[in-house]
Amino acid sequence: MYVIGEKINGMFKKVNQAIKERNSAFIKELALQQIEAGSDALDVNVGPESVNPLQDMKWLITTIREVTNAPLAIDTTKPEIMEEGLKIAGENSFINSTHADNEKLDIYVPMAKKYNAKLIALTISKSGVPQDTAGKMELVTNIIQKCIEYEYDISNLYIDPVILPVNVAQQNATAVLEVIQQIKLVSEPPPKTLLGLSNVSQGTKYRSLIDRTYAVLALASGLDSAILNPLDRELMDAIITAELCLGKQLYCDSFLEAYRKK
Ligand code: THG
Repeated sequence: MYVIGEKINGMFKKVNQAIKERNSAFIKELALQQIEAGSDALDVNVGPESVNPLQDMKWLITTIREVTNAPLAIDTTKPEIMEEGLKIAGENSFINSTHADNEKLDIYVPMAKKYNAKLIALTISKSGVPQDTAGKMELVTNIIQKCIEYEYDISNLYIDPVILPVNVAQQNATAVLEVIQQIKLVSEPPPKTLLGLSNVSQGTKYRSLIDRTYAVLALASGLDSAILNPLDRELMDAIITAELCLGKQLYCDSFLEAYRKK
């Protein structure tokens, strides 16, 4: 699975503080720790409390780029911040994210093409988050149609069927698994799938247990990628072990050690 580390997010108090104080050592360390733990890419989000989100985003990306060239998922709802971020982060970045409405897709699909970026598209529209499989698939179809219209390579499209906390939206969690399975049948090549995994356990008592159990279910359903906490060792071990059992990693007795040394 393609792992995007979630930790550089102003939603976390310590990160929010580091952004305010321009504590670059803290951010660099957090970037390197996540890569070391097995992240392929890093999510970058200034958080809800940022007073100057454009400056904060530029500072975060510049700071991270001093220690790693790993792809970045630029996590903002503002198109101007997205574009400035893409300019600094370079090619192979992820646009995180667009909604499924035409007004948003008409901004972000051409932007993804222009900057050679991957595009994460949420199954959210102006009417909200459809909780059932059919409602989510309807939005998936619209997203794909827009990509075809702009001749954007569907294999660079990541559909996020929006996982919500399982304690408030239990049926959504099963619908998301169904969407992950069905997406592979909608086009050739099919889009990839992605989840913000930690959402599933927000506000619950056994976060790590719920995260790793859901990760395994989603992998078995065909999930390609997730934004998650790579510093949760049990989660990362569950993912590797699930991949092994699904035939996506080669077995050896010391598979955990071998994977960690990669
Ligand atoms: N899809 C996409 N992008 C996303 C999400 C998604 N980006 C943001 C988010 N969801 C994924 N990242 C996180 C990061 C942190 C948490 C959850 C998801 C989290 N934070 C603690 C909490 O809310 O309890 C913060 C508190 C703290 O520890 O300080 O759980 O779904 N495309």
